[in-house]
Amino acid sequence: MSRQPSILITGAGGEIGHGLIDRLFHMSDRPIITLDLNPLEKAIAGQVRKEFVGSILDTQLLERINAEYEVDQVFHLAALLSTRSEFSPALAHKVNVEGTLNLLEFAQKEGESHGRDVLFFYPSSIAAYGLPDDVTKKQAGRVKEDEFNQPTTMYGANKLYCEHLGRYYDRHFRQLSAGPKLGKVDFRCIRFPGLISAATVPSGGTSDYVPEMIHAAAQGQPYACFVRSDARIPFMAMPDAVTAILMLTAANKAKLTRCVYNIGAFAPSAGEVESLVRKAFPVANIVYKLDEKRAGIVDSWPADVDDTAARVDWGLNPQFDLRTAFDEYLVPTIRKRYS
Ligand code: AKB
Repeated sequence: MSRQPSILITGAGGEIGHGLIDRLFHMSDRPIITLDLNPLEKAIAGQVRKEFVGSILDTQLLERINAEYEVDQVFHLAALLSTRSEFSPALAHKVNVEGTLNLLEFAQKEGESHGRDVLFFYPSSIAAYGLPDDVTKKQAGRVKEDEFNQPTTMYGANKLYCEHLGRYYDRHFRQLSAGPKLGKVDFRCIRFPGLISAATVPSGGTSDYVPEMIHAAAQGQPYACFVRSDARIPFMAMPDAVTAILMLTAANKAKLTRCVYNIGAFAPSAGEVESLVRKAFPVANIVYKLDEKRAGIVDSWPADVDDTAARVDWGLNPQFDLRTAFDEYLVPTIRKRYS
């Protein structure tokens, strides 16, 4: 137990969680509590005060965490990603929406208990967008947050709805009650592009073709890319994604003009990534084996996003562009990982 202000990270064992735990461990004075379906890898388990292995759907477990800890920062990363969600849409709704509602209720109750607002970070996605066809996608170019909000996947629909849920808890919670504002949730959200980590390989996503291609080449394994070579969506190197989370959650609330922000760094085609992979790993065995349906999901996502609001409101400034992401982060780090 601890009455010390603490951080709760759900889905802590996932791709974003790996990078976030390490950064928070070294920069925050708050102990980290984690909740994940699976035990954490040893490399990060030593950086957390308490590791709960369980589900975000287990409300009794959340009540136990509520009773034992004084959480005032929640990073709710647990989710079923887009491809996996298409095979189990009802389960995806349960985990992605009911699970998120559970965590928003947890944060509200924590805030009522210790009296302070609870910072709640929520990772949304470019999957919240739905571009109807290639011509519209090309004409739309860098999409703003309030454009084309018609997702074609269960995951995208879940993410878009949970953005609205978070805004409700932040701005309108129990608005008909008498007396002062009752809401205790300080909801902040980033719509992530595809993320590329040197430390982990994603699973269950549809933007996975880029990290999968790189990690396969580094291991000398063949890779069959399931999208066309001209498929294009925005991506970001994982260190920049974690930095963006830390910048948004540290920002002065008064400076934030919205709850949900686009962020972007580079928007390569699959073919442009392939060229950089072949340059780094000349013996790479990469072929294209189109999966029309998965490629259709990628085609519905924007070619790029307009992240002006993030740059103006809280200083988003990614360090890696496509070339430096490969030369300075991905290739040297991944080579070391598999050497
Ligand atoms: C996915 O592919 O589902 C995720 C995402 C883009 O949100 N990586």
